[in-house]
Parts: sequence; structure tokens; C-alpha cells
Amino acid sequence: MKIEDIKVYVTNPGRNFVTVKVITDEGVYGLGDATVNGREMAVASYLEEHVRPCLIGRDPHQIEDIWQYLYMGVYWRRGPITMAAIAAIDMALWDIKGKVANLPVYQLLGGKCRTGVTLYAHANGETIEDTLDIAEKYIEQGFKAIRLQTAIPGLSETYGVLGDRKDYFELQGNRPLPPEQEWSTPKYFELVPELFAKAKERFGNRAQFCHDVHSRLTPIESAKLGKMLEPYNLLFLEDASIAENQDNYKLIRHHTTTPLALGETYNTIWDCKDLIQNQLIDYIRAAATHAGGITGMKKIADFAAIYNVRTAPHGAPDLSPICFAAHMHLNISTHNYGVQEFVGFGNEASQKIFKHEMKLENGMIMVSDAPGLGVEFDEEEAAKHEYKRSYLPVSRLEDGTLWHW
Ligand code: CS2
Ligand code: MG
Repeated sequence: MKIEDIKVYVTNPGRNFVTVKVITDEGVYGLGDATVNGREMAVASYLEEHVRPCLIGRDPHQIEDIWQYLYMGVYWRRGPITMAAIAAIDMALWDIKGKVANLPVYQLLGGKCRTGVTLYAHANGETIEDTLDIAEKYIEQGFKAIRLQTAIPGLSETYGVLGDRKDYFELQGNRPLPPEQEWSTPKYFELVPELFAKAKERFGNRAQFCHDVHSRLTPIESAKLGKMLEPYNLLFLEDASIAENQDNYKLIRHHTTTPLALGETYNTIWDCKDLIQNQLIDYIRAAATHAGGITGMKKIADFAAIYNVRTAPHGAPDLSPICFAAHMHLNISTHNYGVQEFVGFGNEASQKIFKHEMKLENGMIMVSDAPGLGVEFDEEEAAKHEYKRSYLPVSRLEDGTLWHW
């Protein structure tokens, strides 16, 4: 079997997705997700110009060798664009292998470790009451874990909280220039402990809660927040501080027993090596699309297992259903899997493009037994929704100082 062609599609059914199709000379093809939010055309061009010509004629079954060829074999290793391109090819090759074997990918990864994949849902509200009302709906549907985010009083807009104004799926879907948002740690600190105190009061132990700081705090502020939230037994506190300097997490860890999660922007095992090896985090949030596909994720998960770190893959709306399906096969077959972020299956237009049989039951995904990854991509539907340049917002303190993402 040989790789005959590689096609790259950029489509915007409300937000941009980059999809790769690896076609073989035997008619079997595989699909992969290469979406890097706000940098979609850079990955598409990397794939078309720098990856496609090197892979035509190769054996698609040699997944590890092709992975190393694109990673170890190039002078410019790592980085989000390279690793998303590798990821998409890798997912497509696993998809092909599964289709040829007539087995779902999780069977090729070792088979099921659990009956279903536990998810956490998002409750994003304008007020604490709104947030908890949304959380209640998820608890009634059977979700056991929910992320709580509330708009910060006194700031014009809070990242990720849009109330009724727009669907979360389309958040930043069509912003041709980066919008700007404010940040204030004192205002945030007034709100967050109250949010979790009220959640505990209202729901007791009916669900576990987590929270995403989007790296807006300094290490000592993160330590303080972790301490303030200890009475409420969070599932985890995500991206409290940026960890370019991984020592930041030594300080945070030293001060709090609130579990810490990090790594949705990480691209390789090297980005998280020190954090995992020093047991400074509890959950690694790497995603298949951004950390080298199924092959990259397996390397990270196996390394994390030795240090009691569990996986909690990123599941934001900017990862396509192909990445989500790849996560399902990994999550069901990885012993040190923790929890999967879930924001729904996308809007109607997206569901017409990406078709699958993943079933949501009681806050869990029942993984599809379709051969390969189990996702179909409708090229005609995709062609109806053209790429639109779009950016994530930029964050500034109230005095205009540029701040962390
Ligand atoms: C967030 C994301 O889901 C998450 O945990 O951090 O919403 C993130 O902001 C986006 O994926 C950015 O592309
Ligand atoms: Mg996050």
C-alpha cells in the first residue's frame, strides 16, 4: 500500500477547521485535524508545500517511522505549526490502519480500559447564579464534572463568557483582527472563591468542579488562588500561570494541594517533561492536534503514568471532531486517562461536515466501534463554508499593559 495523495481543506462552518485527507493507492483514506486557532493557513501551507511531496509513495502503515521522519528528520523540530501538521498526518495514518484492519483505533492501541469516557462540561455565565443554573442542567443530564466560569464584575468582557450573545462554538469564529479584553486580578479574586463556595453549597458532592484561569495570574497569585479554593475540592485548577519557566509551578505546588492542570498549548513531551517528572501537575491537557497526533499523545501519556499524572485532553471548539474522535480512542485505551473536556458536537453546519457515531450518555461518550477513527468528512458541505481570517482576543491590564494568554 502506498500514499497516493494528501489533500488539505480549510473550512469555516462558524469557525475555521483544517482537515487533512491521506489517500492511498488502494482507495482507503484517512482523516486528520490540523487546526491551529488563528494560524490555520500557516499549517495548511506547511502541509501542502513541505509535507505532502515527501510522503507521496510511502507506506502508510509505517506510522512511527513517518512520525520520526517528520519530527526527528527535519532541522526545524517542534513548534505548533510543525506539530499540528505531524498530528494530522499521524491521525490519518491511524485511521487508515484501523480501516484496513477493520478495527476501531482503540483496539489497535490496546483495547478498552473502561466502559465509557467521562467528560467535563462547560458552565459559562454572566453571573454566579446563571453559571450554577447552567451547571444544574448538566448535572441533571448526568455530567459528573463541570467547569465553572463567570463574567468578572467591573470588566467589560471576560474571556470565554458570552452569555446569550453568541454560541460558544462560534466564539472568536469570525474576528478579522484581534479584539482586546481587560484583566484585573483583584476583581477576579473577589469573584472566584464565592463562585465555588456557592457551587459547593448548592450541589454538595453531586458533581466535581474545575476552573480555567487562562494563565492570567502570576505564580504567587496562583498559589493564593489554589489555597483559597482548597475547601471546595476542585477536580483541578487549569492554566493558573504560564509555565514557560516551569519552575513557576514549584512555587504554586509548594503552597497548595488544589490539583493543577496544564498543557493545552504544549506540542511535545519536552514541553511538559519537567512538570511531569517533578510531579508539579496532576493533569496534562495536551491535545492530539497540537502534540503530534495519537503517536505524540501516547508518548506523553506513558511518560506521565510513571509520575501519577493523568491525561485531560483539551476539548475546546477549535479542535475538530476528528481530534475529538482521536481523543476518544486514546481515552478509552489509556490507563492513566483522567477526564475529557467537552463542549458539544459543534453547530449544525459543522455536524453536516463531520459525521460520526459517538454517543453521549450520562456525561460519558460511548466510543464508536466503526473501523478507524470513525469520522466521515463531507467535502461538498465543507466547500460551502469558506475560510475567514479570525483571531483570539488580546488581554491587557486596566492600565493598558499587555498581559498573558
Ligand atoms: C480553553 C480554550 O478549553 C479550554 O480549556 O483554554 O477555550 C482556549 O482558550 C481555546 O482553545 C483557544 O484556542
Ligand atoms: Mg484551557
